[in-house]
Amino acid sequence: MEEQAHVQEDLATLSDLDEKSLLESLTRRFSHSHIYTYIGDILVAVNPFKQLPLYGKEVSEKYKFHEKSALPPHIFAVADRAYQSMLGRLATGPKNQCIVISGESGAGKTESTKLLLRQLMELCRANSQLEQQILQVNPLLEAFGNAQTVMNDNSSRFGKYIQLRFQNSSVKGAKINEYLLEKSRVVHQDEGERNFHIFYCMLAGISAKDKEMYGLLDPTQYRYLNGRFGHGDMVQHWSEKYNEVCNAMDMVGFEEQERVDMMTILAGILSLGNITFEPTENDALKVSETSKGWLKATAGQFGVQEEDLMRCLTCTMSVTRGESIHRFHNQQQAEDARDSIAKVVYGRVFGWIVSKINELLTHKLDTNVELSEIGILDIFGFENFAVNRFEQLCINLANEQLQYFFNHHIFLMEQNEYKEEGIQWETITFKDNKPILDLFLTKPIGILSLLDEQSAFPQATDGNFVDKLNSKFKANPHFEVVRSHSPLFTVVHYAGKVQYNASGFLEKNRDNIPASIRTLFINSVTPLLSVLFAATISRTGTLMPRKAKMVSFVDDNFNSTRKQSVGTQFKHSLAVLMEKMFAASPHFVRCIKPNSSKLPDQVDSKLIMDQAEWLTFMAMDLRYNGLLETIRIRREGFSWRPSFKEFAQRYNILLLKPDLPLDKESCMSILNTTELRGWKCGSSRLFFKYWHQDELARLLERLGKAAVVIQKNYRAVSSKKK
Ligand code: AD9
Ligand code: MG
Repeated sequence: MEEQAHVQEDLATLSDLDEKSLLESLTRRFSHSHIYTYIGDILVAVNPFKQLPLYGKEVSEKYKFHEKSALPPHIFAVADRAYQSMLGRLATGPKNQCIVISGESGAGKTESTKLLLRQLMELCRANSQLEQQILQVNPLLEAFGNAQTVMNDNSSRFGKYIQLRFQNSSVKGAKINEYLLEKSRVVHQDEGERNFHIFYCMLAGISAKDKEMYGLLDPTQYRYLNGRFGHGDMVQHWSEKYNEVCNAMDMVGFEEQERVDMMTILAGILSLGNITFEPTENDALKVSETSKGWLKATAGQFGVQEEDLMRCLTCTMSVTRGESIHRFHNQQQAEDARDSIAKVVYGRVFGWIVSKINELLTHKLDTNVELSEIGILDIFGFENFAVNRFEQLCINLANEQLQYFFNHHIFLMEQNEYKEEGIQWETITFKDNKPILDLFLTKPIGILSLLDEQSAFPQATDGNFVDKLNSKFKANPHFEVVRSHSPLFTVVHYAGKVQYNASGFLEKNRDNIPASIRTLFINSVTPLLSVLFAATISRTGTLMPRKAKMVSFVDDNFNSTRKQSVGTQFKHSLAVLMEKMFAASPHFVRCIKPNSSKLPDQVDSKLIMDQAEWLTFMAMDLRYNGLLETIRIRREGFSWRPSFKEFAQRYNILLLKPDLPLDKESCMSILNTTELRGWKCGSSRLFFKYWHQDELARLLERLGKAAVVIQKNYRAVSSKKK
């Protein structure tokens, strides 16, 4: 049994290839704690939901500079391949590498990211302060960007692309791009979910003295935490996390004052959430008597005047023909104003943390030196909830892009090249999702540009937007009109149909911060808060700081008072990401969640007892990602395609003739000395299957070892002669 599980470590080698055999193999391997399996050069990782002895020092050592086929599949092997490819020790291809990690919520993407980072740091033997700083980035981001959800106790509520920058073999810096932090969580969490970790950590970990300084009260008092906190072990755990976060901030290089400011701002957000409203005698609105204390506390924590804050909450000011007009909010508008302040402040704190990390981890980079890069993408999976909002639309668009990248890499690029090179090839059909991407992104009439168009009209409603969609796209096969009084529409995604509720789309897309709120915070006496709201956009569209001190906080991650809509910004950041990825050599890690109860060792019994759930999960996974099609093309495809020149240059050493002409004939001579079978020769390049690279690497290694022996002997002989 054990042996069998081993045999199938690469599913591309399964003779009987169908959904059933695939499921069987993965589950059998899983039941033997073989959580990693290859499909050609793609790594499938099934979440064990328990600590396995897979990541110790010895394992890490074993996987350094190894031959892929010599060791069982492992996440460390992916790190090794990316690192070696970057150094040009494996196939030639773009030097920059990107590792794309995909999977459902709770499938193990973030854990895989951390393991990859760790192993990459081991590989480059950085052992420097920078390495320690890089390793601290994740805990820091997790504290502010992760939260407990029904799917995952440590769910990332933002997407990230971590870029490690290397000069030759050593790491010189790191940069993070973050995508779409789920800000709404600050003010509302569904049943069974929590706010961002940092609030609980802060409340549990802060000393009594500091609590007083920050004006923090009993955690159960806070509405933004749903009046729920925790007990015993949980509080202990948060308290430890708080210390970790403080240490991480120290290590990465945050200043003490910055941390104090940040905690004060977070305390202010909590107090703000407790402000409620009531009508005045003359039908206007005021802060309710019972929450006056909270208003005072918030103003103190935000470092602003109480009256100014109250005005921002209870009325909107507009200037018409030089005259300023105050319009009083109704109850709902006041509550919305309160919540949107909380969201924008939290969002800016998060953006600032990321910018600050980037500043601290890139400031030593020498801009005159050529750097290569390994990027790791850990981004939310496809989402289809009971109600899908603007956030889901963006997340699903990102997933369409990734699927497109995957398809493009796996299917299109390969097949096009075979055609160009005149290689015999049976075309494999796959679901091309380009038309769905076009539905979203085409100018001038994609979903996003229609949304921008409507967002530009102050009077337009979400209903108008859906009417526009319906009239433009009713004939599009990937769009479905929904007959309803609510603003609903359906998109047929690669992963299935998703019905979106457009309520709030225009508002979220505009994401305007009223001028009064910006002014309120710019005038804050808390330096950090004033900095967060002082950034502005220059005429060239780049973010410009108003204060010289802020230069460091501002980069393309920083969401400022924008002129661009959220949709357009997101579209832009996706385009930048795609450009980077298309110019890199990709590595794919596919995470799979074996059960939805987040439990270890439950899989087997659940699998047998409750086949349906497991099968559905897996089948969904298979269908979503065309795993079967992927395997076929990985098995039959030629994943490495060097030009004659590239190949001859690299392997002429096998003929021990370094001055061989770099042409087709030389390549043939080299290959004829090997026992490699199954490769093909095109008109300008060679085509190899993924395992050929390993074979060639082995031959080179053998030659290298022989050379060492010869050298040793030579030295021994010559020293004797002396
Ligand atoms: V989400 O989209 O951010 O909600 P992820 O990132 O895919 O999700 P995550 O990495 O957070 O999932 O994994 C969820 C939990 O599974 C972790 O908190 C661990 O408890 C558990 N996990 C995941 N991978 C491993 C592993 N290799 N070994 C042990 C694991 N436990
Ligand atoms: Mg995650």
